Amino acid sequence: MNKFNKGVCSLLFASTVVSPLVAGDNNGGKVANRPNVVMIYADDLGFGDVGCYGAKGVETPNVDRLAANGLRFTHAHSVASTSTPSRYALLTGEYPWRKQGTDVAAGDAAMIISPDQYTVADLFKDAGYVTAAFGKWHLGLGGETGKQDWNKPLSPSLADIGFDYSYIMAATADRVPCVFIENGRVVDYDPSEPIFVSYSSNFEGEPSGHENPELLYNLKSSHGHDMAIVNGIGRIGYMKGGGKALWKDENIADSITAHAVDFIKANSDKPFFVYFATNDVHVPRFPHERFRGSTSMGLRGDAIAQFDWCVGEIMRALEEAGVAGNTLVILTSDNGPVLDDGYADGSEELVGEHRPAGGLRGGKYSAFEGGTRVPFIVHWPVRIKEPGVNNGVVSQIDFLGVMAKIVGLSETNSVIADGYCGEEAVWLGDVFANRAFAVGMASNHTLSLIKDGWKYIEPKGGPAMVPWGVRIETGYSFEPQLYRMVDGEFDETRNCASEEPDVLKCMQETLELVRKNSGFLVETNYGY
Ligand code: NG6
Ligand code: CA
Repeated sequence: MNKFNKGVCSLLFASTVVSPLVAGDNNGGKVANRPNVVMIYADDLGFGDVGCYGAKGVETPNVDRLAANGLRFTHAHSVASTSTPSRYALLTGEYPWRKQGTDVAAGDAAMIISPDQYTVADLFKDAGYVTAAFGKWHLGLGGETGKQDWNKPLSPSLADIGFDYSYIMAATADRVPCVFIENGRVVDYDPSEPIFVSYSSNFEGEPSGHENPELLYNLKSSHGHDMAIVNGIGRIGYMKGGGKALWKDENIADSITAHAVDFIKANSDKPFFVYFATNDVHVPRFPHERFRGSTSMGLRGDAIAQFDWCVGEIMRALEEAGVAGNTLVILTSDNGPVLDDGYADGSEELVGEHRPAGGLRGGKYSAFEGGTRVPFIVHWPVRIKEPGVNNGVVSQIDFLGVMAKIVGLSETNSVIADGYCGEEAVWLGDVFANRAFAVGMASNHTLSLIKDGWKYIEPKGGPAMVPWGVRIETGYSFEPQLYRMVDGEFDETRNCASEEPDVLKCMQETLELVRKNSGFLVETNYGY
């Protein structure tokens, strides 16, 4: 039994609802004119962080051009307000709160998506595509947490979940190991400097940001980030060795972009899927010097400019390869914005008039809109005939489902735990409609539900502000919260829960339904 059929059985078996859909033959995705697909996944890029969403103090001509010639969504949501759970959901179509161990991962986490899970990369391979991942991974590598031997090929790795090629950072730029990994092996491996990683204690003789702050010559930490020092920047976790394999933060964007461009050039004669996950604009923000001072917002603004440059280079590669017209490019972010996220990079002092979350309440980590409402641009010249703005509620949970429809494997719906292929029509601008509901998860697992012009945040409790030095409201409360989400009446400050008991009850029941059943089945079988 292959992976495809395994997924079907386990879902039907686990569900109390009989799916009306039957998995069809894997026909190799023989669909005329199926597009190449490039997912540009920014990190911590807020709803207001690019020009076409109202940014001030930084220009993003390349992103804006995509929006001008494609669809710009104003109510698009990531599945969580932090990285690992959002990425997990994007690649698997399963809500991260269904699976333990999907919270923000350490750099030595074991691979979080198991090889027998069906991923969007598997889907593209089933459809005959060549697939690749670049940049930030943050979904674990290897079989056992903390037990990886970074000096040998890592297994399992991305090849085991559908990626033919990968050039990635294991986790984030602020977590060790600070090396690129190509197809499961450390790039430019330096045998004279073997690599050791620990998330519990330092290695003898190695300095740390905590004990040797004078060695933080490139960026000072503001909270945390006081363990290993690499490239004059403090990190989370300890590491030793690496030698010439260690990355230079200022070259990360260039490096991942060059590899993605090479991949596009080499594969332009076949359908390809590129997952291009930038380090920008996550901390540590240390863009290349050619972007330094290009904005009025210091390093965070300059990192946005660098991100925009990457977008331009990817688009240029598509154009030069002659495939831009039939390439579906989706540009979005894993979660909302944050200013000071642990380094003294001037982001708060220099933000000026710019509103990273575009005026939404909250940001990264939070249950409020700023946590999960993100830029979302869909660009596909030969297919999207009427570029414009789309106000429909969409969710990244549907990525796998929508891609299944686009590559002609929509019978694969049966393996999609929570996403919905029917959203394809909305994502491509054929209809303007809201997803029946969108579920978001804050960093303490508080769930929120958007439906029919309302937003519900479940009562769970927790601190009102992110407790470790980040100046962001969490949206956590012991009381149920209900806010109006209708445009013009949008107000996440006035809790209507006690005034609208029927709406509240409906929101709570829907959330419980989704919690207990596959979101896909709720969407299709319950008539939402
Ligand atoms: C936090 C880090 C923060 C960032 C975040 C994950 C500290 C003090 N803060 O724990 O800097 O790395 O995790 O961000 O360590 S995410 O976008 O990858 O989810
Ligand atoms: Ca992130």
